[in-house]
Amino acid sequence: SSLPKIESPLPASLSIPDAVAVYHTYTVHPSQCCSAVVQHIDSPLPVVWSFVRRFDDPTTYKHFVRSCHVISSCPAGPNSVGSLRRIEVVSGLPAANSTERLEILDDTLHVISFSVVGGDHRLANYRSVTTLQESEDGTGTVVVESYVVDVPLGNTKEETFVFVDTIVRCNLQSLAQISMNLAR
Ligand code: A9S
Repeated sequence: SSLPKIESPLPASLSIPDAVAVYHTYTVHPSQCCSAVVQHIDSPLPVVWSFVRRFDDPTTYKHFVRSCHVISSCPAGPNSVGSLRRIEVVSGLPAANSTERLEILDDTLHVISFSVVGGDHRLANYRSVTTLQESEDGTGTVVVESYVVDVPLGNTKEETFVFVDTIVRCNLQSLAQISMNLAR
């Protein structure tokens, strides 16, 4: 059918409070795809959050981002909702730059979300939500990053999942790496 669907891409095995799960719920059009990546990090939540919340500096753990400049900052500062950043991408990807808007930054629930609003790349209407929770045993952090994006013209849904999941998984693995280095 051509109607949008409401999707929650979280794995069934993941136990996550409803208050957080609602953020990972999307209206997904037939020409879009939606997925989620989960990463366990052996480091306290405040350490992981200190990197994730930095909308103004994603280069600490996103190694596909060569540089980042906040191009429009809200009166409340660069890490407040509505701010825009422009990232330049490393070579080797089918992309040159991206313009992104901070949509959610909740320092209590540990939720951050941005949307792609422009740029020279193939991921139109990309939007992601990243949430952090303390792991059940209380020693680490569970990071969940979900996204929705238009399937690029000439690509299949499968190809889009593989491309985006790979980037997100790389980002979360390097987030785990720097968080553990700092906690040690
Ligand atoms: O930055 C993120 O959190 C996640 C993704 C999937 C970013 C993708 C990207 O910035 C590139 C890495 C440049 C790849 C965009 C918007 C388009 C790409 O093609």
